[in-house]
Amino acid sequence: MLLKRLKGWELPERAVTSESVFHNRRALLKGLAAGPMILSAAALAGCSDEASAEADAAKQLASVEPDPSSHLYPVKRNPAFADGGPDRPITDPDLATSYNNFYEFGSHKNISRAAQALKIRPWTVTLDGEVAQPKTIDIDDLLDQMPLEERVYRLRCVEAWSMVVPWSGFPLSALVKLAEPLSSAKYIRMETFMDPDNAKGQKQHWYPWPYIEGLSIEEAMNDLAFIATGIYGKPMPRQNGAPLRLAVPWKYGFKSTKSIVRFTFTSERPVSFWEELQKSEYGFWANVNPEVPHARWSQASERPLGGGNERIPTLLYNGYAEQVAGLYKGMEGERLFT
Ligand SMILES: Nc1nc2c(c(=O)[nH]1)N[C@H]1C(S)=C(S)[C@@H](COP(=O)(O)O)O[C@H]1N2
Ligand SMILES: [Mo]
Repeated sequence: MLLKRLKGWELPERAVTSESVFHNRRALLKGLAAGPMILSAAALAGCSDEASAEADAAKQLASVEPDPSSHLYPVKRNPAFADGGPDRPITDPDLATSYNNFYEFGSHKNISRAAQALKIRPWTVTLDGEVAQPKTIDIDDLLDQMPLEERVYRLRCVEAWSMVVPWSGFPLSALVKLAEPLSSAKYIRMETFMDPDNAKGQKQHWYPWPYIEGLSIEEAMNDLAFIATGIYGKPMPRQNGAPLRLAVPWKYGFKSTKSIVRFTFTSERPVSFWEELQKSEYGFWANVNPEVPHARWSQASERPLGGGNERIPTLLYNGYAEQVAGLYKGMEGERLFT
């Protein structure tokens, strides 16, 4: 029997023209151009054959709601964070939005299609734990209250690839002030959404869902700690962690947790997702340091996305030592770098 296979170029135009799916469309076309490898990755992600993978992708695109925060972007770039540094050009947006880590949608890089199933409205953010008064805020009210700006940051994944992207968002310190933590609060525990029906990776029960990350309050108040709500002058694409994710560029990428629903202020250090899964390889602090290897590979160099096989040296605190090294004075005995 000859099955009709829905190819990317046959997608109905209404499925792909809205502003909010721009990145996804580019990623999809790029993915198809790359050929059968991508299709089999989609099949691995849970579809029984290539045709159904394609049809699923088309359906997902057709049902993607436009992002209601589009009118807020682009925002003004903060001149203090104007670029990625010498010889660190901004990463091609097609790459940054199609080569992702987001285990909620699959434990491989090609999750951008599957992530379109993420429901970004209604979305609320809860601030609770050791605070004056717990609060739950609607994301659009939060975006209206926060001082939005753009910052170009480097991101260094623990797997040794890296990128340079313009994030839009607001300093995490602004959210901490809004939360009014008590003096007993020493850490912030950040929790990602839980929705296994739409995020199929969350059905993989061997992972300790939901994804948890944490920072000390001092780290959260550091000027570099940023909540990103957009990228490349547009609202955050789902695959990059819509509607809000963390950006802490001096730490390995896994600390920059996506699609956050809850910030809990606590006196106890939270255990993060990767730490829970594999403590010997992933610690709590996870600051970038080229001289401290991962349990299974060197961290001395990295591969910038879009640079082919070129490798460049990795820098202490990913090049942000001047801003953050002071946070760790007196903590030399701790496991700061893995
Ligand atoms: N909730 C959640 N956040 C996450 C991840 C994840 O799997 N789930 N992956 C992390 C890792 S390992 C990296 S490198 C970055 C990747 O962000 P990007 O896809 O926007 O490049 O997101 C981090 N945040
Ligand atoms: Mo990562």
